[in-house]
Amino acid sequence: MNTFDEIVAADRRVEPRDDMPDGYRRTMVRQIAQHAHSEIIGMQPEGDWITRAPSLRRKAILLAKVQDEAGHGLYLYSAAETLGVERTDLTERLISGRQKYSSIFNYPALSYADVGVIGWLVDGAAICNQVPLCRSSYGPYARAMIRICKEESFHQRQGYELLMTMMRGTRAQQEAVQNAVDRWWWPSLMMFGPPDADSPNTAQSMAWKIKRHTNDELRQRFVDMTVPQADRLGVRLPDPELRWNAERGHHDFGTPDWDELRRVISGGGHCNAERIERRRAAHENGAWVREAAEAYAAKHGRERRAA
Ligand code: BYC
Repeated sequence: MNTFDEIVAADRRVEPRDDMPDGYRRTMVRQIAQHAHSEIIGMQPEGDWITRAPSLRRKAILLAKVQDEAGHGLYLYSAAETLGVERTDLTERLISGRQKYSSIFNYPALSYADVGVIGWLVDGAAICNQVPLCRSSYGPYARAMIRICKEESFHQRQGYELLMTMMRGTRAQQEAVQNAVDRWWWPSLMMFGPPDADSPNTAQSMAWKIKRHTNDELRQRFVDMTVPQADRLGVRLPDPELRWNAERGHHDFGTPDWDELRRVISGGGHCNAERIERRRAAHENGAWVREAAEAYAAKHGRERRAA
């Protein structure tokens, strides 16, 4: 029998039945729930484009991607439930504004180019953030992340391929791509969270090996990964301070508008109210499905007991 500290020190996984500090449990519930909510709310900006996809092929790809996101939400709610919380309760906390979801999904997807840019930048940022989480100390979360990351790689590739196609297209298509990049670049950098100096949770989450890198380290990794992809694509990243720094071996880049991140996280983004309202409506409209599933489970439980 190992104590929590021994498990973490030995870089093994903490499992649901292991003793863990209350703060660790609370942090895991918070992060996993926020992550699950992000996947579910994240279906909305792209979901709006399913009926307006420009071809059957694009529609099939987008449908598959959005369905994957629903699946990610479900694995993550299941991982959270291993910590003693209920999915219904977490959904209530989301709808009532007591739990957060990623700031990025409070921006609107204005054209089909946005679908490509979400895949390239938003899923690209998600991969950078989530690959290290496959080694997160909480077993059920780390294991869920392995499959999620594989699917995110497909999401990123489909976005990049869509943008490549548009960049080989008409002038109007190229401009739509550039316009979408201009709108999504800074919000994508904000996905990694506040700067380390203003991140209240990073130090403890690093000590518990929930997080393996700080917010700023991952943001830098994302910028370094994305700049050559932008060059290849032929788009301009909207940051006049972005340049290679040979001494550091990294790109220097400008400062995101942290006031905007704070505003969006606390409900003041373009789409916060609309996203939550739709989630609430979907939850209420789905009540009959939950009731039917419960009635079915109760009936089969009775039959099994009788047998
Ligand atoms: N947006 O101390 P910090 C996807 C919160 S979905 C909103 O640095 P932490 C996809 C933070 O939670 C992928 N809130 O916190 C889906 C904390 O909240 P509390 C989503 C943010 O946890 C569909 C407070 O600010 N990915 O890929 O150490 C379509 C202070 O921050 C944000 C995940 O959820 C933000 N951007 O680090 C396409 C990844 N940033 O304590 C794609 C898992 C910070 O006030 N999560 N906050 O409640 C994480 O890795 C970490 O939780 C974070 C933040 C890096 C996000």
